[in-house]
Amino acid sequence: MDPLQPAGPGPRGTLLLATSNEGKAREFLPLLGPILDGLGLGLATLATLGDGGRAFPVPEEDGQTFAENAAIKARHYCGLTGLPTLADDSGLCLEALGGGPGVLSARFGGPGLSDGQRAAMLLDNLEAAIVASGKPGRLGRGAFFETALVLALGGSRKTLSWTGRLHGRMASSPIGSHGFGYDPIFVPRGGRRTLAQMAPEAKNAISHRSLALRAMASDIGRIRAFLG
Ligand code: ITT
Repeated sequence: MDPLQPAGPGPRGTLLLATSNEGKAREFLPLLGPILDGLGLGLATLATLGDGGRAFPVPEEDGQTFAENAAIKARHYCGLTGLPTLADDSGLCLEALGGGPGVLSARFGGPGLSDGQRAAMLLDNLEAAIVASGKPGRLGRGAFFETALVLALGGSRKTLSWTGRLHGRMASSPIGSHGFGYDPIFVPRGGRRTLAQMAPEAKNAISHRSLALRAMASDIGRIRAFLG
């Protein structure tokens, strides 16, 4: 199943994966597919509904945490479509930047930048923070990726949520061509290669997104009860 193509409803309906980020959508399917099969649900994405997603107004992601923003997105698109809706809010948190850019990861550096430009600007900010600290040995390159997943259901304020975190460190320059976003500048803990140097399956074996999806998969009984 291609996550960007319509799959049709399952015997128990359709779940909407509410992301307009193709990189995320492509990572979801290998782990989300079996969960949906277990629930008897088909998959729709923002790209398969409406006019490539352009028909939908975009919510204001003004939460303070990944979980708050994922809930804003899930409730927003669930309200618009009436479908059970899964949303992902995620980002990169750098120790040297006090946890930033965090929930601002997608907007870091301002509008209109490419992923590569954003990543380069983030590395510049990191180097400046290290120099400004005057303690390069103590102010490290530690960082983590976090994903919050939220499932919302029409007619209910209640949501279900799961999180995943991948710890590592910032690379000194962008390397690699796989993945998306900040993958070329992040090296998972215990490794030497950036996420962008890893094959998609290798990233999916350890990533923050896959950890959140695994937590979701282990919660299938609660999801069934939630969906009714
Ligand atoms: P949606 O809200 O439509 O899902 P988005 O790209 O705006 O798409 P977010 O608000 O969650 O999503 O922003 C997360 C940003 O953090 C994203 O644009 C990437 O730059 C970065 N990011 C998240 N997960 C990542 C990953 O696995 N690898 C690299 N960068 C990632």
